[in-house]
Amino acid sequence: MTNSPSTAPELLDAVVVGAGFSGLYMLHKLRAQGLSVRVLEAGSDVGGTWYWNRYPGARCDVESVDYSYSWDEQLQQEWEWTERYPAQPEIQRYLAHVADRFDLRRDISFDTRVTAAHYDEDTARWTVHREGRDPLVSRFCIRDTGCLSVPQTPRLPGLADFRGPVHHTGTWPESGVDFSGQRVGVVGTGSSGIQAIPVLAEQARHLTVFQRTPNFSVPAMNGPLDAETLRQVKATYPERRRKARASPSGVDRGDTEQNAVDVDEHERRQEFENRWGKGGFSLLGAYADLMLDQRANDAVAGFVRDKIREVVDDPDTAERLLPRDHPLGAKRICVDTGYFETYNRDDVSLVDLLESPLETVTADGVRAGGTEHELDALVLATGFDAMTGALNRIDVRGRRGQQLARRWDAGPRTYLGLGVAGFPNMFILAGPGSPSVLTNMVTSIEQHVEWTARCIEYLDTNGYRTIEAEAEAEREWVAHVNEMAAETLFPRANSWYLGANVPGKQRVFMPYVGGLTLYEQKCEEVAAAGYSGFVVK
Ligand code: NA7
Repeated sequence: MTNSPSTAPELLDAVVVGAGFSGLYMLHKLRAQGLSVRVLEAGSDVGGTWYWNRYPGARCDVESVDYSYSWDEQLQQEWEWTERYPAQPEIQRYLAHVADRFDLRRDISFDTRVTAAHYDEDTARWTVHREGRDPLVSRFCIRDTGCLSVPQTPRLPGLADFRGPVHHTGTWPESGVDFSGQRVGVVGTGSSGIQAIPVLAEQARHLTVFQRTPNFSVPAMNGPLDAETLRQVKATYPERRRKARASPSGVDRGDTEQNAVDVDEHERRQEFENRWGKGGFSLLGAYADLMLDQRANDAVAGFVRDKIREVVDDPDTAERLLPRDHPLGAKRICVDTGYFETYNRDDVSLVDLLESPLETVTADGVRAGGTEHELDALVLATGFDAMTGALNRIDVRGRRGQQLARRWDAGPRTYLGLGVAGFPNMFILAGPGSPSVLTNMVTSIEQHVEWTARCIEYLDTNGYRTIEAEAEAEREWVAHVNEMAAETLFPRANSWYLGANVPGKQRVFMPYVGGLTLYEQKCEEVAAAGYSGFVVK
């Protein structure tokens, strides 16, 4: 294909927006089906979320041997992960390797931001507009833009007056930042802040953490992967991947079916202790009712609060770090390396913004609760306009020119998370209405890519031109997603799952809490029934 501006654009089979885990596999899969595909990527390389989130300490909270593609046996046998949890540079290297190995780059346009995508009903084609370049025309428009790819910068008063550099963790400079000898402030104690804080503390002369809401975090117990562990994983990869795909969370956490409320306190604490020692998300798999029954959640939350008290030397600081306002897991639990220990350092201070509200950023620092905190640099670990941010910031118009962002004024509405009524031949990958961020994203992405590729193959084989979610099926799915969420403790936190972190955003629980297993079953049933709930023409 060519990007020549002088001739009418060639008709592509698919335009894929985004070259992260999802876009790369989508390209590979569709190309293997003989389709012409172009991937448009705003970054200068592959990686998506992992391309932009290169802040100090950036690391995945799913283990590397699981947070990787399962669709090529040779790839998974040959690639050597070096640590239990992969750091950003290693994930970036992995995806670059995949892009080279499968010759994906020739169909990817980097440094290319998509501004709009408009559907023409007469021709059943999408016109995808790119910043500074001619539009592309395609049969299918596939949105692989990620759930955490639009950074959220709060309107902190006086921020523009600050004399030093301000960096958001989600758009970290590729060249890195040298904080040595500096007084650094961090706003935000979500996963990004909790990962960055211990590393920034090592680099800075003094680190001041501005915390609004304390968060639950469990130790990663990260470390190098030795040859024997890797050998064992590789020897059992097919079974490991099968279990992951058959697990509600897309990774085998060793979930049990027992309820915490049926177990006596001593036994329960022992189980929590064992899982704490293993590190990572294992703790969440301890009992089946942790996200369903407040009493069960209180037990595990109490256990974690005790752990924080044990680690943090100063009792007042420990009290300020204890999460109390939300159930454990209702905001994504953080997985850290030395986070709470960092507060035992003399060169780290904690400012509790609930006690001492942030009044203003000044030229020389931050004033909170009447106290000036002098800073040379500021780091914003303030999160993302999650799940819908990247989908809505492109001007997407479907049938009769209706705009996706307008249609989603009251929150995202999808059928299975994959399709939207009024937007034929548009697929959303791992977005709202699907398990996505509540699971190992790579597992969910693989399921979505494979389902979408098969769906397109079905259309082509049977001579169909378009597929579109039915309004009624979409309405039922949205109601089902909400009902499922309402049965859990998830809505009891002001989380980004609910859009609560973005002022003015509708409060709707966006991901599907039913788990990947149930979800995939439903997707398979729909496909087997000739794509029931979709209009196929
Ligand atoms: P999160 O989890 O949304 O965390 C953002 C943090 O920033 C959180 O502690 C917020 O406090 C804080 N924040 C946001 N705005 C402000 C203002 N105005 N003042 C003070 N503090 C503020 O984003 P992350 O990047 O850490 O993690 C996102 C996901 O990436 C994570 O869940 C993993 O899946 C990977 P709040 O809690 O709102 O009081």
